[in-house]
Amino acid sequence: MPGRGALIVLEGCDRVGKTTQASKLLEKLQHRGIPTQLLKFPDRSTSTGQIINSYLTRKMDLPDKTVHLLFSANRWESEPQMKKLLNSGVTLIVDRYSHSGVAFSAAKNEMSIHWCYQPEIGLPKPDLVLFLTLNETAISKRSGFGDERYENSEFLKKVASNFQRLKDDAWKIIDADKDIETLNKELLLHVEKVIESVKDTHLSYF
Ligand code: DGP
Ligand code: NA
Ligand code: NA
Repeated sequence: MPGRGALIVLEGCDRVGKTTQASKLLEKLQHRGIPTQLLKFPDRSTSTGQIINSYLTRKMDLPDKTVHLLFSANRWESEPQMKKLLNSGVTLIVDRYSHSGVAFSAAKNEMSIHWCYQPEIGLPKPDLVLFLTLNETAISKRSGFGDERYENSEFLKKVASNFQRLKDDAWKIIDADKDIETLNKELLLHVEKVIESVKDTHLSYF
């Protein structure tokens, strides 16, 4: 028995390089012969994902709570497949997950962390959250915002402070202000350790 795969999530605010790091991790783990797949939330390709995409690109307006439940439903859409893969020994590298969900939605008025967390209950809980951080100066040196929803510094400050309240033992806070390869090597060390340590354990749930 190969044991189960690890659920590894990359989180952080915009422009910290999550997507680049996730695909480099996938490449290296596969190269080492570790069965690995990459997931990204929101998954804009599914039916809920298409509505979310219209919302994020401002083609459609929806009430805040409706949008949150759609984002959550988008994660739940992948849940059967995630469980199946993890339990069959495949490690998942996930670019954003429930913590982004709660941190972004709760940055809105009249939506508490508690409220936003409820629909996440029962989803597989990450074995490792790699939370990438950048200081203000480093952020300002990266390429500017696009015009998707949420891409403004006032809102993202609230998101960042929400993330601080969601940390638990599974989190590693990583300073992302280094070159891509150096950062990836640092992440890989954490990832390999966790893959090894969860093999004979049961998946846990939010
Ligand atoms: P990207 O990761 O670039 O595809 O952007 C997705 C955007 O959606 C990003 O600004 C984070 C935000 N987001 C992710 N999950 C949720 C959620 O559950 N609720 C809300 N309101 N926003 C989310
Ligand atoms: Na974005
Ligand atoms: Na709020």
